[in-house]
Amino acid sequence: MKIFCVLAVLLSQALLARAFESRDADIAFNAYNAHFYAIGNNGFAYFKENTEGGHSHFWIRAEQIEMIEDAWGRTHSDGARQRVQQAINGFIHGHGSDWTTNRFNDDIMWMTIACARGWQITGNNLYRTLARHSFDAVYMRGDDNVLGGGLYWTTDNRSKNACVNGPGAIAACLLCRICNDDSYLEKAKAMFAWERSSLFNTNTGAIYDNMRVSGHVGHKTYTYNEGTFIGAADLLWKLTGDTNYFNDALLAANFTCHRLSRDGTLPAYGSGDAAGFNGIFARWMARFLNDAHLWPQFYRWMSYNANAAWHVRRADDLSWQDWNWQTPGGILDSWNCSDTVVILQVVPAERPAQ
Ligand code: 7K2
Repeated sequence: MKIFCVLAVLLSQALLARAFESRDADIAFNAYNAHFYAIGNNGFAYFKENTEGGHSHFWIRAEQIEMIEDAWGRTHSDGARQRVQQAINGFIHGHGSDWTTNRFNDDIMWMTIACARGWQITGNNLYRTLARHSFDAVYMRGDDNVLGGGLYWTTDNRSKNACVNGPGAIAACLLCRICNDDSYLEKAKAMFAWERSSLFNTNTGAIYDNMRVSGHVGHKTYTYNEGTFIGAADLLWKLTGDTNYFNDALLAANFTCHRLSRDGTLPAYGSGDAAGFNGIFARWMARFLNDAHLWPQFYRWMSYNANAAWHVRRADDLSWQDWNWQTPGGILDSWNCSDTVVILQVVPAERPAQ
């Protein structure tokens, strides 16, 4: 543990010479869009699946919209706001406005979050309506008292997973705010309480992946589950003032920093669905650090990861998610390149004073 920290500090000092600057966050976002963002004459945008073409699929597309929303969060630029609109409109163009044919409850929750944030950015009421309706539909079909509460991962109703309950609680907190409706706060509390009592290790801060209806727990830990738990706890803390939520978020943050990271670097997740997990973590972690004024405690580690992410970029300014190794040449998946863009948007280039 001590050795890890010493190594992380030495490495971070080695990288400090090329610490990222805020213009690098623009460069990364622009390069990503140049390679992957596609917009038709109709104004509907989508993301290519990889550098060759294709379309990214449902939940990854939702998370790529959140990446644009992160860029807006940093810049408040008209360009990012316009892209949020184009990308959500493109999603609706592709998937319609009733997503319940998708049996993955988590997929719909990710897009619910993207729409709720999209409303905050654009004021387009359609996005708020979609967020509300899709949340309601998933909550209706996915929540019951089996295992004491919580949402099922899919309509098969076989397990209740962190990847739907964390995002579900975040979505409900956002809906409580943007619809001014406290019934969503109660739902958020319930999903969070289930996740905390079923999947959270209150000694270490680990979030386990899922619990099957048999009660068997899948003990894998992933950064995105830590991230959405932190995000939900942060939002609940802000909405209720209950500092237990703050303590939970801090424990999960420390677990991710000290146990889940390898020599300080967030774990690499290869290709496929997991490739964007670290971007999701960085997004909600950064929001917590902003709200809790905890940047002084975590800035060295978070900026170390942002520097590492930017350091391994290629000549075309694309960077993959394995931040210990140079991004390879050849075909790259868009999802695999999103973590670097996100972490550069959400970690400030200058260490915040508090
Ligand atoms: O098993 C779930 C989850 O609990 C676990 O953390 C991850 C690990 O895998 C799935 S979540 C990924 C799914 C997202 N929704 C769409 C599906 O196609 C995809 O499997 O990676």
